[in-house]
Amino acid sequence: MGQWIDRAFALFEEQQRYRGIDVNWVKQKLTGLKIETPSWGYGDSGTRFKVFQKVGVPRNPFEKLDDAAQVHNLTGACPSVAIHIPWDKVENYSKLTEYAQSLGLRIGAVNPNVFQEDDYMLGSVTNANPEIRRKATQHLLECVHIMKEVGSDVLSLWFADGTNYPGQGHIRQRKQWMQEALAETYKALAPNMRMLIEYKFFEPGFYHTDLADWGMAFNAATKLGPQAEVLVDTGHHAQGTNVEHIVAYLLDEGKLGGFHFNSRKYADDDLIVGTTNPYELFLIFYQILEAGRDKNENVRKTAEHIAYMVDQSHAIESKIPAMLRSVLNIQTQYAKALLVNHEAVADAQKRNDVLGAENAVREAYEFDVSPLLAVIREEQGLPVDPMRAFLESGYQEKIAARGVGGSSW
Ligand code: AOS
Ligand code: ZN
Ligand code: ZN
Ligand code: ZN
Repeated sequence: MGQWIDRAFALFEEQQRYRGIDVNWVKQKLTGLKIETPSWGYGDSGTRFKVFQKVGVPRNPFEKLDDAAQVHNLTGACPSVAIHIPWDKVENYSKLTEYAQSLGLRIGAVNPNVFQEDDYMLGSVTNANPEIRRKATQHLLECVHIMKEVGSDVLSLWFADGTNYPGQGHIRQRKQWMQEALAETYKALAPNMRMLIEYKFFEPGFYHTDLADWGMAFNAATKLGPQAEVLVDTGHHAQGTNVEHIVAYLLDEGKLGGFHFNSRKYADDDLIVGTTNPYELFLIFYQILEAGRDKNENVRKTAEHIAYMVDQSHAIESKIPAMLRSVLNIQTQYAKALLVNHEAVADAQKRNDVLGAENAVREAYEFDVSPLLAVIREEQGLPVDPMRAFLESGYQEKIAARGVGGSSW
């Protein structure tokens, strides 16, 4: 194996050098890419038709961290874990933080949950009932408090608020209530904290959603101030939406805060990243890397501090291998995007060479980056094939002792 990798990598390096790509820089960027995994991705979840119970699913937040540590140990790329409150509510958050540290992990984004209690059926921060609005805002504030306890600097907000029928809610009034709740929460943030605002165009609301698209999230974030930014969940757009365009636009405005990566074919499918349309993911990374070269420092900084997170749920697949597959697929597309020769693209653009420009981008996508990935894994002392290493590790058999019945929430 070692020999095969060395020969393939030598050829790859030569090819890239010829194209004007600095492979050492590519390696550096690639090892620097960190991807946060979600605690809820390790538990049972499903569709509205059925939640299949799997053997060995974590029974508490500590066991979710155990599983997340597997993904990090095998990839070296996932040092932080997003938590969802109250799904991951514990008596003592310093115990959870210390436990994460003992596994080589840290707690990442804190995700308030204002969509699962009966009170929130007709909205949380946009509910017509002021008591429910207050309760929801209090929960957001409680989550800012939890951030301080777990050492998190990202508050990740997604609201299920919306309506099913015309006239059911006062759309403009709800918009104002949303902004009020966000503003109150924003004020509670410490200077090092960011608030990421996620949007989604439908579901569970089927008529209107209070934060339906990137423009609404952007407007809300802009009114709040520099610590508020937009979170792009790749599954939260209408069919055919040009997601990389949204990414480029938000980067240019200094308002792209983070991602929830997942794959979708039809709606918010929450499937393994890169299984449908991996080219889209490549093009997203292309936009980010391009912004990383901008002459405007603010744009460069925005591209640097993006929070890359996975948001997926596993109805039929094994959770840890599914998470691994997502991380590996993200690395693959990022690696390909690192091979874009931006000068060649810019040159073709200047000449109005449509096909030349398209070619300069696509060409990078068509390289086989597996020798590159194998080499950086070897250099970090990681398994060259993390998926296989996991399946052979015996961990899955070991956690079978947990039995069934663990769930995301
Ligand atoms: C929901 O569709 C969103 O993607 C949220 O990020 C949500 O909080 C997460 O999927 C957990 O349910
Ligand atoms: Zn149906
Ligand atoms: Zn999401
Ligand atoms: Zn979603």
